[in-house]
Amino acid sequence: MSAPDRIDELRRLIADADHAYYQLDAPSVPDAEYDRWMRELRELEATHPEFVTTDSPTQRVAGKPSSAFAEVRHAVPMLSLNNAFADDEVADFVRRIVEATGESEPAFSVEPKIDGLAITLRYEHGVLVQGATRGDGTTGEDVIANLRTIRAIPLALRVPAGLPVPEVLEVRGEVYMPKAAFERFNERAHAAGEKPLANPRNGAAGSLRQLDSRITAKRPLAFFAYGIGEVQGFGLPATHSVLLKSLAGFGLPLAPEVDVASGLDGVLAYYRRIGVARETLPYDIDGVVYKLDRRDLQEQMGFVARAPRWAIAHKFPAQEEVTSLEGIDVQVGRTGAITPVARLKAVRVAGVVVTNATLHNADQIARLDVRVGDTVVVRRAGDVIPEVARIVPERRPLAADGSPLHPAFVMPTTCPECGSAVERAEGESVMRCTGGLYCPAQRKQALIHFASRRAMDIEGLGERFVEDLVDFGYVQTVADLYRLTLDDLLAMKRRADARDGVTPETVKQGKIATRWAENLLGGIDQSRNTALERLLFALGIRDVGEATAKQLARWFGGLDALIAASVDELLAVPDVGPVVSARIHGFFAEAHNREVIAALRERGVQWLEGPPQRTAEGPLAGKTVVLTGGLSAFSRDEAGAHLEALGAKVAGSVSKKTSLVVAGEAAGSKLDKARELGIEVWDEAGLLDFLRAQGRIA
Ligand code: 9MJ
Repeated sequence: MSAPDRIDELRRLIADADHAYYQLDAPSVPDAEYDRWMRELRELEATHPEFVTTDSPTQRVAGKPSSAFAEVRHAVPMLSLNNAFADDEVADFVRRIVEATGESEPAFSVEPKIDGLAITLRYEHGVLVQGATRGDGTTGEDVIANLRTIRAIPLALRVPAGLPVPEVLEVRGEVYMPKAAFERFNERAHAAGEKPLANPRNGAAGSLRQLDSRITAKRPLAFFAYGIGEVQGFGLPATHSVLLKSLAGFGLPLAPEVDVASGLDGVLAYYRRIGVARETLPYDIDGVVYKLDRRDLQEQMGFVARAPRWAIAHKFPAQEEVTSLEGIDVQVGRTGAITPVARLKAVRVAGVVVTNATLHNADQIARLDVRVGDTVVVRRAGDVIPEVARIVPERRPLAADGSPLHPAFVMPTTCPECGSAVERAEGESVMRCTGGLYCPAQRKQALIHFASRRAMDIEGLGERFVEDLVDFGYVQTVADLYRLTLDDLLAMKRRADARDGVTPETVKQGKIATRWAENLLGGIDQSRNTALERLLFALGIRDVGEATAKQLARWFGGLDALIAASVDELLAVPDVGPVVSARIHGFFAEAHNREVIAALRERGVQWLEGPPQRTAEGPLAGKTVVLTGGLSAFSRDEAGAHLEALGAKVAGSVSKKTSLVVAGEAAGSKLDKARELGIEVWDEAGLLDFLRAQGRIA
């Protein structure tokens, strides 16, 4: 093959691979193969520089940094959108359209509102020749060198066979940084001691503003198209939704959530659907956009100022809010982990009042450079614990000499609950109290965990009773729960009442109020009969969650076999790696823990044991499945039981070993991770189809 032919072929192969990867979300070749094509193309172009063209993939990263961006006047102004925050503002918008057009149920193109940076791409005769930011809508900055580095942006249109190449096609859309890429970028920045990005949007904006496109090339940016500017030599479709499909036909990426809805009910249903999915999307969105679908009607509606009257952005409540940090406390958890917690001036974030937010650990405090008195950005996403995302450095209170008014926070060197030394294990960012069960905070958390619904399920044993039981010395270990008497509980209550200065109910009512104590003893008694897996989970062995406890119970059948197991024998259990096997072995090696188990047995706690089950059969044998998010047809436990019955191992967290992830509504980081690792993902409908096909459900 001649050099120019091979050059053409390589360019086509690379463009096809980029298209499969970025537009179809279905990688078609291994990275190594792709890299070999790029290398060969670079070599051929180096020996035949006369064949180098601007749309060659080797030209995505140009050589030299520029000193400034040139101005670009947009041939067609880049619009902004009016915002709606409440349903009735959307209702007004739809009503105006109904009245102006006479359409009773107008159709809308409905789109996620990507939180990135608006740009325009100009293709002349199918080749990308210019790219600019929105700027003020009339004039933007020429950032073509940076845009070329984004592999989701085709350097040349893929014109479908039989269609003429448009003379001019300006495509408008959003450059964004995927959430996973943002996380990875920040992890690396942190490891390298560099400044992290505040959020994916700033990541996208900052990256496009680099004067050296070699830096931009290292930033993982992506692109979605959502509109057009100047067009020549291309017959535009009658509706915006079909127009978007033609853009996709030219190889431009569209957000997969783009859809068509009709009337007010239709767009509001879309808003709710995307609101639920928001957390699981691999990119940040800050709302949805409704655009009147028929372009002739758009023209009829026209514009006010710079915004069209035929489109509106319906915003989601902000996930970030600004407030002030009033103090930093430290909390001691069940495993002794010492967590700094920010006490905040109350602020509403995404519909919930937040007064505490986690600061995670000492590293995070250092990274954020956060001090008492700072103005902070609090972030609350979905059902995750609110966290302090960053500070607003300009608003730090200063002393007269310009130095910070408040000192930097230092983590305590002794446990605030028990005074034991605080340790930081090699390679871990978490600090832990070394007091173990001597530490009342750890003891309390261990009891709360032991009694919790998914562990021993002791009804009536709430956090407050646990506090008092430990503080007054009635309970040291979990086994002590099983020798509590009615007299103990009543005596404890009297002491607690005296401490709190409340009139004892016994005096108030002239009789002994024993109902609560009887209920608690009943709850404790009921928990005496349990399952081995529940007991194992309840013991609170570090890193032994429900899924691992279940595996251990199945594998060993009985507790004595598990206690006798060596580290190597433990390693054979599915889902158990070196760290967990060492933890389990270490737990049972400790005399104190074996004594607690003996005391539990002695005090009548029994658990079901059975023969060890070490093989799985069925269509899912050998597969590890993770369930995440909410299911509507049944609970996650039920779904897990069905999958296990078909031979699957159900695990709690996603790793390289995971074969399949079932993602329900509002699935979060596990789904992100599955996508990152390229693991097969089913939605609930997919699961139901499978279970139906297996005859497990009707
Ligand atoms: C975003 N940001 O995703 C528009 N946008 O349309 C979508 N922005 C837009 N449309 C006209 N999906 C102006 C801006």
